[in-house]
Amino acid sequence: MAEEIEEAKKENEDYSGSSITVLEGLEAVRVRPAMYIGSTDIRGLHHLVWEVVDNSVDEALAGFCNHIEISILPGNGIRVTDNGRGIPTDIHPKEHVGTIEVVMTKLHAGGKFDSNSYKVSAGLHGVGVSCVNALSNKLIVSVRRNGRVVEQAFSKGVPCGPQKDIGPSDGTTGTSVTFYPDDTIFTETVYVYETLATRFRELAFLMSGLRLTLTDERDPEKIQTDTFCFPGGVSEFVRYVDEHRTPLFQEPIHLVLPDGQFPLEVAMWYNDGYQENFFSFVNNVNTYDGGTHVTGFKTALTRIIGKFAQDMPKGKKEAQITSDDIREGLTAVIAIKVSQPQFEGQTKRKLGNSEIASYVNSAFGAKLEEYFQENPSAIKVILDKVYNAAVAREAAHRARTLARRKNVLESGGLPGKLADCSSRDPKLCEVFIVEGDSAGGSAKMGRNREFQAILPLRGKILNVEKASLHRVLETEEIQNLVNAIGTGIGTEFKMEKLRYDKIVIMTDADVDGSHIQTLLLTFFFRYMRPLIDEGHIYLAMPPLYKLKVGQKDTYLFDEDAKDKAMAEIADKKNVTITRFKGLGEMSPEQLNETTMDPKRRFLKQCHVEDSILADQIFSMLMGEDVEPRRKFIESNAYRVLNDLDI
Ligand code: 0RA
Repeated sequence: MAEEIEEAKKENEDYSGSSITVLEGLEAVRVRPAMYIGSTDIRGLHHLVWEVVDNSVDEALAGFCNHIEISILPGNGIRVTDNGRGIPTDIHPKEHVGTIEVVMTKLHAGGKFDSNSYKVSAGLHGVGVSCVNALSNKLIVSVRRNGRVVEQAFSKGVPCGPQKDIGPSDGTTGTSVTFYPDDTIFTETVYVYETLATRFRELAFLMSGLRLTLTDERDPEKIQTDTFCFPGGVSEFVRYVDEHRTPLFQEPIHLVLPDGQFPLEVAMWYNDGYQENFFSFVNNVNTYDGGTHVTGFKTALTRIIGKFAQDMPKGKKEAQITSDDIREGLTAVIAIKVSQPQFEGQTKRKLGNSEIASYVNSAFGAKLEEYFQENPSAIKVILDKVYNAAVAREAAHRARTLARRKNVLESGGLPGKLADCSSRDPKLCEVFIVEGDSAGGSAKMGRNREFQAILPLRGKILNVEKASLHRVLETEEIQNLVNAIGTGIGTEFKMEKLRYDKIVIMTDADVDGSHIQTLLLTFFFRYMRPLIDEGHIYLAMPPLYKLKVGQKDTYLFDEDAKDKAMAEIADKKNVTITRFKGLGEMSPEQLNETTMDPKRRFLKQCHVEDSILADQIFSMLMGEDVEPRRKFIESNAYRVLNDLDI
């Protein structure tokens, strides 16, 4: 490490401004990048952008900036330009170098130094833009301020020289940061447009009035650009999430409490479906796993709706309502600002501050009660829905207990159709969920029975997007699935009871197969989400073609591979090509060789990159609205079902 510092100092010989302690600090970032930005994979690569944009967002929060432009440049560089005040260009009184250099080289010297400014972007990001500098081959800051343009360049965090006055500005103010991630540090260096677009859309919802423009300039022939700006804020967020659902009332309930101890904003909307859908944020960072702010929200919701329910005429209360009934068909966004957030859990995606639960419960609760008093028609529609849910739940419960009494032995055991494996160590075991009995037969013969189990499904499973939980659980196919997997579902889900490490969906490579895949993924997404989050769900990849050249068989997995292989064969006489119409057409040996044997198969692991988009896609693909679904399947089906990581 000392050697590298010496090297950096030499590179920097003609410039004496930087101090050794700064170099040591940034060198630490280069030695252990993951400690600062989480990882050096594709996530870490994007994290650099979040860091830089956070600084401009702070400037917007302080009220000085309303437009941020982000460009992906040729060579996978990023430029972030804002119209804020611009980083001060004077010499920093304590550090004796320009302020630009202090901001860019001092660890944790984030954006502003005035401690009274509300630094809310320091959520999961907030390690400071100096880390981005340390991890970039090249970084250039350009500031427009006081009628001048001032620039300074850095390499791997080391200033290439002092800041320079470039000339007069066009009269505007702002900061522009351009950086090129160090490809010796990151395992991936190609930015993904959709990942950036998703985050900036989300930010635009959370910061109403802020305009974010994303432009992909990598291919000059195909410039892609989107501008996100939502004056309606989180209210437009729930509209976006529920775009393909049917709302129970016209306008989302939008409650803003900007002045309390913890600034808070909630938007909520009920639809005629059965899912509950929460999106929660702390300091503009998505808390995917909820936390105390979500707990406070739920407590208040149950309390206030319960209060209005009590006041209903007795005759209308046909059932006992529960908090689950109250949240059926609810989509809500809750965004709070917390000056000292504590994040919990492995991925730090859950808010832990205990004082927030009681704060949200009382502040949001009071505001919601006031809203319902002023909008009696809204609470009336909601209570109708809640009582319907309660009545349906009680009826289903009665039906289930009756059925259980009839057949005590069967409930909970392993399904008869499951061909289980012999190993009892879940870590080694896999289960293949196979479409149809005939493919199930081939799979049973082709498997390694030591660690591979087969569960054939008869035709299509119930579309869980259109049915309540009670109906879902009553279908035999779903019961078989749940019993085979072992974990239970929903709030009863227990990962430690998982019976197989890998759950592999194996369907035909055709439209029906894709549909079954989507139905199963929807079920896992809604009721066994941790299985997806922790990487237990896979898609099998059966080949589409078998190419026989002389005595040699080659299996090809898509049209491109087939065309390529055919183009490469000079002598086409000795070639036969077979298209597999379905899994059932393959012999057990072929199925083993191409799709099941861990040494030779391809599996796709399913992830949820963007849960908002995934939710939208599922509600659209599986919901009532037919027209957008048809269009979507036509234009995107392959990409969504197979590539979009769900
Ligand atoms: C330090 C002080 C001030 C603004 C900034 C930094 C600042 C940093 C960044 C980074 C990206 N965009 C930015 N915009 C501003 C306050 C300046 C003043 O008081 O005029």
